[in-house]
Amino acid sequence: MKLFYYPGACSLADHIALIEAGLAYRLVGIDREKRTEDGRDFLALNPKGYIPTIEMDDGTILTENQVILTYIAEESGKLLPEDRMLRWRTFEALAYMSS
Ligand SMILES: N[C@@H](CCC(=O)N[C@@H](CS)C(=O)NCC(=O)O)C(=O)O
Repeated sequence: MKLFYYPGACSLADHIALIEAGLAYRLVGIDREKRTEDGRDFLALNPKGYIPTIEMDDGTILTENQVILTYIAEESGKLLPEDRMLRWRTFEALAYMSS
């Protein structure tokens, strides 16, 4: 998967999660004109123009930090507690920190 990012921005959380999860990924930077470092129009990938954005190997795009972090956790089978209530507490903390 590709993680579209700006250095030091909120996409850093997803980068850390990818490392902790042990998933394969590639970082793709975005410039201020919304061009990706691999030469694409970022707004065609995510019309909202926000990072973080991920692109899966089949081209599927996913946006919104809380969703991407949850996706990384689910895909890896790591990072989320087994206990159902503790999972909800994790989402609660994520929502608190993100808003
Ligand atoms: N609703 C989005 C907001 C993400 C967001 O605000 N990203 C900022 C960087 S931290 C961004 O891409 N801003 C647009 C820009 O700087 O051009 C989310 O939660 O993922």
